[in-house]
Amino acid sequence: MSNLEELVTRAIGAFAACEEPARLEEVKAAFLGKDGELTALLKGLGKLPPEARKEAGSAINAAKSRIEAALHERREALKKSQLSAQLAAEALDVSLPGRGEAQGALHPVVRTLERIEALFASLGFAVADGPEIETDWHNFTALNTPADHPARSMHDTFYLLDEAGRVRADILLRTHTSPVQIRAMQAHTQAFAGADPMPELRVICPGRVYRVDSDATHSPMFHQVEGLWVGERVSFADLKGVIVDFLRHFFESDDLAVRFRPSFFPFTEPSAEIDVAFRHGPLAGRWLEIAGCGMVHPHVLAAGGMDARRYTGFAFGMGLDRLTMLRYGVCDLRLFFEGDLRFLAQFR
Ligand code: 2U9
Repeated sequence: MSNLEELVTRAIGAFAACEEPARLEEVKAAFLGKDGELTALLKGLGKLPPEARKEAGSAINAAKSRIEAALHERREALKKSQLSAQLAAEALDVSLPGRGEAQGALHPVVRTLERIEALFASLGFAVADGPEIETDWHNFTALNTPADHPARSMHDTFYLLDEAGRVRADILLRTHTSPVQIRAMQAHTQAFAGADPMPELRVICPGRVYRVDSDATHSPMFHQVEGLWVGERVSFADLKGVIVDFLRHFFESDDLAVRFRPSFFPFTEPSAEIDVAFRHGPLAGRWLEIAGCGMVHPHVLAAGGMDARRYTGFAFGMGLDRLTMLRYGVCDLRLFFEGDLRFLAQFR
């Protein structure tokens, strides 16, 4: 075998022995690199007599082409086997069943809220909201609640602490959404300062409220919706009309009995509790207390910037969670706040 033939055979064998691409490149350098064997032969051409140079040159170049072809072939083979090794290592079982898309749904309390908002929207009520951390003035003082009222005590209301850990008497977690109506009245009277008469104000205020209380029917955080309608000559008759109409639509029942039972709230005068009695179903025939209401106290109208000699209004408040419990027959309020999907998935 000629020297060249032997060199080509050796190169092909050396390439075939390489199992790693990096190693193959090293071996390549030994033949085709700057100091490689084949390169040395090419460099030696200059020393040959001119008549031998041409033949030797073309033989060396032919050998070079064969070595380069072998190198290319080995590179491709290594690439291929590397890819199949990777595919085998990362094998996917395409026959496995998929995980599926879990379907979300609105929380039952949100469904109740959206229903209530839609019913009051049809009567011209806008929706207003406000901060959950409130001032003592907006939560109590503006609502005609005296300094010694039990609701103001730390047993009933969550107060905030200052940086030194002392209780601040002036900021708290709102105990009802009534401060939102105070803010709505203030914004309304400011916006229509020159108007005569001022346009009517009709708002409902849904949201989270906080009280120091916790058992099967009380949660330290719960949801309320309050409503307010202020204008000239707004009367208790309007209040009754709106409430009865709302309740019959909400409970989808025309023969629902509604009763207004005299009561007391600092922010309304006169005040009433609202009871309903269903004629059918598991709760039929029992009076259930579901909301409170009354004519807005003149002090409260004044705190909202309204002329209490000219304008009158009614307000009402109800517990959203309690209404949701009644509508869906849920017996423990805490179920709404535990996030247990076995419970929540039933409302999809
Ligand atoms: C303003 C003026 C008056 C809101 C009212 C009630 C009666 C009431 C309770 C129902 C169940 C709270 O969630 S509950 O425990 N609410 O009985 N709320 S009148 O009166 C207002 C509010 C704002 C400016």
